Amino acid sequence: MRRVTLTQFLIEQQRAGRITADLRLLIEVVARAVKAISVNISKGALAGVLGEAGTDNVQGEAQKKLDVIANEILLQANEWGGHLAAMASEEVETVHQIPFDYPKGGFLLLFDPLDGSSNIDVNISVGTIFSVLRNPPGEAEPTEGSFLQPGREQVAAGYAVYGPSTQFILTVGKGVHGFTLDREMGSFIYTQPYLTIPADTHEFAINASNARFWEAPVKRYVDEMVEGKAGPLGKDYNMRWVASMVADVHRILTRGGVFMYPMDEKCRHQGGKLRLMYEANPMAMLVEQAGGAATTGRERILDVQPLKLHQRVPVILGSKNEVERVTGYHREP
Ligand code: P6P
Repeated sequence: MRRVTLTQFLIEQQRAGRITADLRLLIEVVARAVKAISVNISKGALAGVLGEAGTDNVQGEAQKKLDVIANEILLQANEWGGHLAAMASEEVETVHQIPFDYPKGGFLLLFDPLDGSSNIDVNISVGTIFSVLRNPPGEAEPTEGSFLQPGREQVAAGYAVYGPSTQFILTVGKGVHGFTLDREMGSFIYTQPYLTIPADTHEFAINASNARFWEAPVKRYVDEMVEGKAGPLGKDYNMRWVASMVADVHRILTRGGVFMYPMDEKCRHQGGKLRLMYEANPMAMLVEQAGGAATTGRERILDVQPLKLHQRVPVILGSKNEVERVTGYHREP
């Protein structure tokens, strides 16, 4: 079978009028940066890149050396291309402007450079998540406000998952497409056309150690799944929790399931655990493009109007019928 590379795929998307040349260039630059991150991660202890960086990020979380490395790779790769008006990163408090000596373009790029990095030192899959918005017209110097657009405005979203193989998963609004890194060629090869999430599942993902903090609708839903055949759902379920959103979402895009990091008493004061702009929104676009659903428990994630760049939200996403069930429980009196 002819091997189609990410570049060829993107050129065909451009020829079909689905993306512009600038968006194609943006995605190729992100994919190239992801390859560099993958090389660093795969060296592990051999390259002295494991462990703490000795610094905290804007979230007040201790940064891993690879958090900093991945962030730097993405910022430097995207500064000079001429396709971006500005960038925003989980690791950087404010908007990252394009250096004055480089041309600017019309897109805003947001990313979580290394999601799940607490898993790095124990060699469990981690990932990079990215989201692309249009820069509002006339905003030559984008501000935080330029980024505060609902997720439904995204023009592209995707992630890399650094697992047994490195995969690049992408949507430009016409389905979800998977690519696998051929390390010998250094190319991403098109391996999964039109990833689709089954409407039903028997697998759920949640950090069950938070059970005592959950709201009643989530408690009810998880209890029903744990009851299995004997309970109202009439079937047995299995549970997975990688503590790496990219790995859990990739499993769901590949074989179905429901992922929950719901509102709970522990994270209520900050609005949730996961970040809206560069975790929940890109994953919600991918999941909806694959036929699934993504809500906060109370509203569609892609309709949330952001108020702050590093805002957090509750996340329930995956197989449509399961997400609609637990979201429905939130609406019951
Ligand atoms: P907990 C990783 O830190 C992350 O942001 C997501 O990738 C992951 O799903 C979640 O947090 C894990 O959170 O509370 O189980 O450690």
